[in-house]
Amino acid sequence: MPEGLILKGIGGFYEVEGDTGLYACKTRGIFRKRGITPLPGDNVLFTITNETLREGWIEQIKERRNSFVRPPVANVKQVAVVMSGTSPEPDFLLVDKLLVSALQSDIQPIIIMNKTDLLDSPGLKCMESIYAGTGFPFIPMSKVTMRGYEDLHEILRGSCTVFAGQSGVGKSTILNMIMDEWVMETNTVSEKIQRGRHTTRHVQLLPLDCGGYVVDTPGFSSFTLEGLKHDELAWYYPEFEKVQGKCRFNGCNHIHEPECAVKNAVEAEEISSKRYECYRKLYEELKESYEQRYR
Ligand SMILES: Nc1nc2c(ncn2[C@@H]2O[C@H](COP(=O)(O)OP(=O)(O)OP(=O)(O)O)[C@@H](O)[C@H]2O)c(=O)[nH]1
Ligand SMILES: [Mg+2]
Ligand SMILES: [Zn+2]
Repeated sequence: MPEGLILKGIGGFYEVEGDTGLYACKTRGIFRKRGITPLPGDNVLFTITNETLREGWIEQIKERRNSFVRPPVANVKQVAVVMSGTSPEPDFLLVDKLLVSALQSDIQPIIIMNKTDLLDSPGLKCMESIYAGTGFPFIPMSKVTMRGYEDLHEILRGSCTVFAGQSGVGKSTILNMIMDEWVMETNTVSEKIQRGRHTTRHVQLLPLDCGGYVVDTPGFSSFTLEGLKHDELAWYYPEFEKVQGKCRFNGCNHIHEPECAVKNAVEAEEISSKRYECYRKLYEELKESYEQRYR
């Protein structure tokens, strides 16, 4: 049976990319009965019912490595968290939520600092220093100077990468620049109309000339972390690992506890105070929702 990859689903059909091209496939009723919804990014086995019309049936969905909720995509390998130093002002908390949620699903985060043409070099250094301790790739980019595009191309090769981030940071712009033939709406819709609506209608895997796929996500302003308890949050701050086991209390949450190695490291500027500030805010948010859970 041929194997394929679901690129997108529209109106009951799934576009499946097999070795010999694209097929429009339906799904067997059995999936619905079992409550399984195929997702873009799913690896499937399918049968071809009509080679001329390029139609078929999805017979089986292979095991998922992970699945993403917003946007709904399976088997994501990387998340490119796009931010801009200015215009819009960075939403550091949202960035941290995206980073934490990627790590929760075992997805490699990449940070794209876009619109560097609007940022002076101390400004960029400052941004870079915030995330230096995470070890995540950090790519300064600009559509004006074309900075960073080669680095990005390299990092996207062979992976499925979801682009996420605040509205207006330039996700669709970047994707349009790197796509070989693809033209997304950003270039055709006037800025005014664009602002009030999503520029990405269907969730779809866009194939890259270098191998690999990218998925655009409409920007969002609010985002809630799911399935995480406040006292687990510290696991998802890689820079805290350096001082692991050095707090006075076992199970220190690095909030109010005395002789906290994380707080000391923040004071000594070994851990970014911006990141720590976001950690505290997120911790409080998660704690609150934990305490509210039975109300
Ligand atoms: N100066 C500058 N402007 C940019 C750059 N990249 C994108 N922009 C502009 O930023 C605006 C928003 O870009 P989009 O690509 O639509 O942003 P988006 O992240 O896709 O936004 P949503 O789809 O709403 O989430 C557009 O006016 C772009 O022209 C850049 O590198 N420098
Ligand atoms: Mg967009
Ligand atoms: Zn501590």
